[in-house]
Order: sequence, then structure tokens, then C-alpha cells
Amino acid sequence: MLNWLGMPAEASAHAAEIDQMLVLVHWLMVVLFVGWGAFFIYVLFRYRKGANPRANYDGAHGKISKGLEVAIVLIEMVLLLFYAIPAWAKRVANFPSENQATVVHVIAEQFAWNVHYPGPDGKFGRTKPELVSADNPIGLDKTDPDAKDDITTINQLNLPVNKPVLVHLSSKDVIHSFGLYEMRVKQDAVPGLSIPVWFTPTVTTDEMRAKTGNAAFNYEITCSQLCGLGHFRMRGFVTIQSQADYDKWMADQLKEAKAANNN
Ligand SMILES: [Cu+2]
Repeated sequence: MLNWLGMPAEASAHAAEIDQMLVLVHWLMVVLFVGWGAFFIYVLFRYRKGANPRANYDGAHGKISKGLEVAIVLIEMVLLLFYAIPAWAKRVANFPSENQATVVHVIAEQFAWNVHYPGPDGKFGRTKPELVSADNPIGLDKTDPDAKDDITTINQLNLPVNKPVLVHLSSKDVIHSFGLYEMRVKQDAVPGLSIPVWFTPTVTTDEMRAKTGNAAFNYEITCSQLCGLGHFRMRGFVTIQSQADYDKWMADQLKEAKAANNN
């Protein structure tokens, strides 16, 4: 069933659980579609005008229809109580703590994804709306000591594999939606709110390229809410790396930032 649904590859720890639920819901829908469709066709013939010249105003009798309806309600309750609610409870109850996760701020704007890393000190520098400019899209206050080692990128999110990621999501202008399909993550970014969302990436970009045989494969951040004229081009890339590669990338970013600050 999963192959028929054409889902993107699974690349996060909770992806398989979400997919299992999608498969179960789709099987139920297949059964209902075929069942109701067959019933509809049966009714068209059984109650045709030629065989029933006088209308019956009472409606359906009999135990079968009631039994079927009760059975469908029970199946839906099982899906809800044993799959959907526990899966959601895990998503909202098991948030990783800040010190065991890769913590980033993602700030959406028309039409880009700004990423803010706290740097080696683990502390995010202060940001102020009045400091926002073309070369400081998140309004980072460089006079704040915590901001000295901060790293910002645009449309590029690098993350280490097999470590929980905690994203604090916000927006500068309108409602956007942070969609990472392979991670089975989707969360609205709402102006005025900082919304946490978490996942654990399990497959590096290189491994996924080898697995899919697509050397140009990239994980994407897709804006999943129509947010304006440039919505279609609001996409970023996510590079999942081994811890060593990620540390090296971060060191390079720090070096670049330092060089830029000294100029
Ligand atoms: Cu958007």
C-alpha cells in the first residue's frame, strides 16, 4: 500500500509510524469506497421505478445497515485511540531537552527560510525587528555577546544525523508552513509566535543519494501554506550529515563569519 501512495522516502525516527497510520486509514477508505460504491449500484437497481411504482417513505430497516455503521465507528475509534492519539501524544510529550538536541531557530519570511544557529556557546543572540536589513535578515543584535558566535544561513539547514533536532519556528510577515516531507514534519509558522517542532533525522543526504540512485537528491524545506506571489519559490534545502561532517561545516561557517566581522 505504501508504494501505491507514492510517499516520499522515510528519513526520520517517527516517519514509519506516521506512514503506518496513513496506510491503515487508506485501507479503511478503500473498503468504504468499494462497499458504499457497490451498495449504491445495488440500490439503483433494487429500487428502480419499474419495480417500485409507489415510493416508500419509511427508509431502511434491518440489522445489517445498523451493524455496518456500528462496525465502521468501532474501526475509526480503534484508529483514533490506538494509533492517532498515541502517535500525537508522543510527538508533543517527548520533546527533547535543549542540551541533548540540535537547537535552531527558523524564521520564515516572504519568500525564504532564515536559519539561526546559536554557535559554540549554545546561546542565541538577541534579535530586534528594527535591526532587520538586507544583510541582516533576522535583525541579529551584534552588540550582544551571545550573538558574537551565532551563525545565520538562508535556505540552507545543516543538521547532524541520529540526534534530535529542536526547531523554534517563527515568521516575520505572514503565515508560512515548514514542511519537511521526508521527515514527516509539517508545522505552521505564525507571526508573533515561536512554535517548537522536533524530529530525529535518521538518513544522511549522502546515504539517501546512494539509496535512491539520485546523485542530485536533496531534502527540501517546502513552504506548505500559500503565502504570496513568490510562494512557489519559497524552498530551502536540508543537508543531513554525519556528526563529524556537521562539526566541520559548523567550523567553516564560524571561520567565515569571523572573517566577515573583521572586515
Ligand atoms: Cu511561505
